[in-house]
Amino acid sequence: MANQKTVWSIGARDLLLVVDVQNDFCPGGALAVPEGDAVIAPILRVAPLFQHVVLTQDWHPADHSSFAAMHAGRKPYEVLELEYGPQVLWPVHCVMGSSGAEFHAKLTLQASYVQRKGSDARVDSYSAFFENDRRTPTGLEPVLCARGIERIFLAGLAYDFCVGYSALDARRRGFEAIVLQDGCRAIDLNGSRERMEENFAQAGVCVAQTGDLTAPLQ
Ligand code: VGL
Ligand code: ZN
Repeated sequence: MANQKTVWSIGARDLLLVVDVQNDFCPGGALAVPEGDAVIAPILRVAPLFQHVVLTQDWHPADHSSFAAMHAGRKPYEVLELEYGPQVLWPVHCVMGSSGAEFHAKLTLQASYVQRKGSDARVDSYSAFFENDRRTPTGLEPVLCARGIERIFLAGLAYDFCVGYSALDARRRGFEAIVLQDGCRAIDLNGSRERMEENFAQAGVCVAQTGDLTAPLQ
């Protein structure tokens, strides 16, 4: 039907997964995503609809292998072949315990769980579910299964990296996955946004806006 808009009614089996809304990904941070802090208002608007809210926190040791500074002669945003495949090299960011790794002060959310990731110096972890070797679990999945989660709504940073890979892995593990586009901002590195959207289409990841979510209809 023309102009019919999909509305998502949020219930007990739905999770809001808020990805990496940390100082280093916001303006002024070490790996600032353009308008990164603009995701906070839409996230705070929809969060009260959810009984389950999980935050992820990028949490790297100072000598993490994804940092360009760890590789002689390499610069940030170059791609390097590591043991588990190609890895983008990043500026030093989200070092565990640093202020850059803290959640943005305006992200005043009550989370039921915080999933840290990227703490093994040898392997990066974009996804909330698996490290970049695509095999090593972070530990998030059993937490969600214990709570009976079936659908995962995602928001945060960055759309084309940690949000995107988390949504793809959510599908791979049998969850429904819906990315809330106005609650995300992208890094946009060499077509990464378009490539991620092609991956979403192939994997059956839905995209929606925070305004499409409602409380359960009575
Ligand atoms: C991220 C690059 C490196 C992200 C994390 O949160 O999207 N991107 N580490
Ligand atoms: Zn990182």
